[in-house]
Amino acid sequence: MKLNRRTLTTLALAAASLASLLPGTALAQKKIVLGFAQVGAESEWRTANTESIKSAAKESGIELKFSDGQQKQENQIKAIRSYIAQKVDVIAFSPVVESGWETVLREAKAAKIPVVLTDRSVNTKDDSLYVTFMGSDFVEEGRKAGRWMVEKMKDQKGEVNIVELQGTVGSAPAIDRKKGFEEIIKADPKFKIIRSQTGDFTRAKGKEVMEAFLKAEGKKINVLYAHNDDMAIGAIQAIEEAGLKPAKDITIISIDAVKGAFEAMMAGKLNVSVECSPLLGPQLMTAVKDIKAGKTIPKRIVTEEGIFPMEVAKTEFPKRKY
Ligand code: GYE
Repeated sequence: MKLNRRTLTTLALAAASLASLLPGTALAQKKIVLGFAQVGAESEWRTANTESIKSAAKESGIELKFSDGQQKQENQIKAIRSYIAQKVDVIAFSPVVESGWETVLREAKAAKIPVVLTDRSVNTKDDSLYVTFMGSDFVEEGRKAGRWMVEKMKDQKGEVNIVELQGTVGSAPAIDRKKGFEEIIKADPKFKIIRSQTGDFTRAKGKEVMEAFLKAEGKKINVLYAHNDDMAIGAIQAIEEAGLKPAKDITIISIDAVKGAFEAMMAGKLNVSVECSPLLGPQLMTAVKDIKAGKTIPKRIVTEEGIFPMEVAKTEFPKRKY
């Protein structure tokens, strides 16, 4: 039979009406709609995370509704409420801070929309409010940073004066990275955190707060522990402007292992970066599909990650994907 345009149109119409008669068949399946409420665009890590989510959605044929919360909880709550109103199939989000989510999560539950937490978690006693949390173990990242420093400073006799640039106040990575690091260093009283303040995970704030640390403590500072690479990179500028040598006069430890950190390590300005992978997109899309298919998925999916000291930066750099 020769298929002209008319026959093809008739066939397509027939298939469409058959599909509507038989819901659940491949023909009838609509695209899954995912509403994602992102934290913001505060760091190189976040940009890579957003890119990973957007490209994975495209590849998986999932329709993505995306919003940028500009590091404000109220914006994220607004976005989640609009996803509920739009009746999306699944809501995913990375909570900027840990607390204050119960009301909106209950609204999603009442609307029967499953919620996936990515990257950062919430502190709620009711874990029926979300299906799964996928992301890194931030306490372990803090421990890795601490262990690396303890080893590096093992021959230093006197006090080791540490300044700490914390992430966003109240955020899971800031709370946990501090906790893991302190847990390791408290074994030896020579380690002292002499200043600790938030730099909000940004380069600009990291630089500004490091300037203040240098003004107050000057040459006393032996180590800088930054909760992410961007703040460390900002701080490196402040250290150089103060006439000191980063990674030599002050040992610098940070977290994420983004390309910018590798560049700083190759330039001899950053000592080590603990890996935290932002490439969560593909596993998020798999989870979304599994949830829609009614499969049970684990409550916690932990990202595997390593640690990169400056000595390996050059050989590792070409392999980095973010
Ligand atoms: O380390 C930092 C970002 O939540 C793990 O957020 C993430 C953190 C990451 O802004 O760079």
